[in-house]
Amino acid sequence: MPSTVLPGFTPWPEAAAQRYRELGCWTGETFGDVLTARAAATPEAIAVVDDNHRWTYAELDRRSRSLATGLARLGIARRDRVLVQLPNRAEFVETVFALFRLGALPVFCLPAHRQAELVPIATASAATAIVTSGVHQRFDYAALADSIRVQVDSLHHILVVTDDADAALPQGARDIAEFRDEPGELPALDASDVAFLQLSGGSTGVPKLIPRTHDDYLFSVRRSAEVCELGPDTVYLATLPIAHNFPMSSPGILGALWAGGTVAMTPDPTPATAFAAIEKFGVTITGLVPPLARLWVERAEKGGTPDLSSLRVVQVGGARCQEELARRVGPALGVTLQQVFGMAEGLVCYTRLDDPIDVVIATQGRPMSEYDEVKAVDDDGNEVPPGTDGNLITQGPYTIRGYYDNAEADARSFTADGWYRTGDIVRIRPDGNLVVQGRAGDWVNRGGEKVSAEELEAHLLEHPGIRDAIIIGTPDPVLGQRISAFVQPVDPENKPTLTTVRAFVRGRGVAAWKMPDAVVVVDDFPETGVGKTSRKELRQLLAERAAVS
Ligand code: OOB
Repeated sequence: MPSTVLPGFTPWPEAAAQRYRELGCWTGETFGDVLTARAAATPEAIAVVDDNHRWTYAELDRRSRSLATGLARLGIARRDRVLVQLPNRAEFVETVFALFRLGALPVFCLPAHRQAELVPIATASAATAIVTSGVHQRFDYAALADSIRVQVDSLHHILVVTDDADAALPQGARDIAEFRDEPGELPALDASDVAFLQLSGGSTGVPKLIPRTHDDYLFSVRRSAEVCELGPDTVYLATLPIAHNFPMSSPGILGALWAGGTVAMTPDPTPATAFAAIEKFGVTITGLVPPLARLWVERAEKGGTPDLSSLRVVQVGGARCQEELARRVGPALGVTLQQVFGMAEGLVCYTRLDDPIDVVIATQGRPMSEYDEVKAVDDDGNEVPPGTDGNLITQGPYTIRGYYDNAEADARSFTADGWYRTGDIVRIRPDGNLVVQGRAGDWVNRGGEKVSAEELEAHLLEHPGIRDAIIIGTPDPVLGQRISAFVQPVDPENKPTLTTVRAFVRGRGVAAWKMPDAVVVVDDFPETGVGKTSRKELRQLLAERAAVS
């Protein structure tokens, strides 16, 4: 079995790895092994459904082997990185398991990503291929992939998942259907190997890619499935983009498959689409970000919805769920609410399904595993007294010890002894449940979508009419935070407007969710009174002002 470590990957120290094996957290199974086992146990059970597909476990197993064989013929090999930019559809699962079986690493991109995100991701991962869709929701993803290929030397292959076999594809792009070969021999893999790369939020430099191993991720999937009480009767609805860690594994599609249940998918999460899917597929559990939960609750409170009675659990996570909203979820949708506080780097906290209502309403839950270690510390790294606010740091059997090939980010984000600095300010209650108070870092959490202030400022500074720009998150009743851009114009007679700024940022090929919600033109930025004012201090000062005004 191959045992060398992927270059750029920081493994757990040997003593910790040994402990996690002895404790039974890491079992040595790979994702391919899990699918093989499920297909053997319940070949006829439905693994994946969407509007156009209904695949049993046997079929998903066969399809992933077949595609893996075809991709190997194309030259995709163990440890190659492959960007996957697909909407929620059955082929996502087929593709990802095919790559898992090859030992190739999917790099999970979001459908909303555009050139400004994909070029740095493809470059940093040295991806050799991209799997994408044709035209989806009126956007031509194959053309986007082609524009990335010409900018990234390593990127050779564009594979397109399309319903239209006659669709015109960019030159050099291939219909993925050409690679569904007769299943052949597949490589032996090591569960301690990296299985895929997840993305952390934006940054102006090298993107932060998160290496997750079969061992560590499967542990989090298994524990999540247990905590969320999944079983063969589970029907998990993926409405959030499945490339994201929350619908992927908390417990998400992988949790549902681990439990032998069914994954159902919708291309969009609106109540109109999702409620119909809940009735049609008999959905039992789903996960939402707070603004979506609000939309669903408001729609359900009006009455006259499709039959939602199969739904038992609605999870809300990704951003802070306000207590007022948390109270309404259960009654409106006839479900148990579960709050989920997690991060692609590892740690995931859940309220438990039998927790008292005050815990479910007022906290973001506690770590899923007793082997997770969490501490709230002050700025010097000393633990704060229980019940007071501190910076959350964590380590454990599924929290990474370093980003992929990014020593600079590692130096900032990990302590010398391997704790991950989450950047979140939390209060750890005496009962062990966490209350997330906000972020220490310079991030806007726009209803679960994370936007790096630094990244967006760098785009704005390229605007010919903007002299300087500061991005902050200002309170928003629906999104939690909205993106406010404070800008100094070059010419006070010719001020940038929200419309022109948005058009400019969009023109730079930036994902739509990062567009500013407000532009405030100012002559000067405030002074902190200590001479030179850092951007960090400015953001803080502006945020404090926004909070009181
Ligand atoms: C999830 O993962 P990411 O990597 O997109 O974002 C992580 C960050 C956390 O550090 C925190 O700042 C924020 O998102 N966050 C929450 C939250 N859940 C995540 N802030 C307040 N309340 C919550 N419930 O967002 C993610 C990954 C796995 C499961 C769930 C969410």
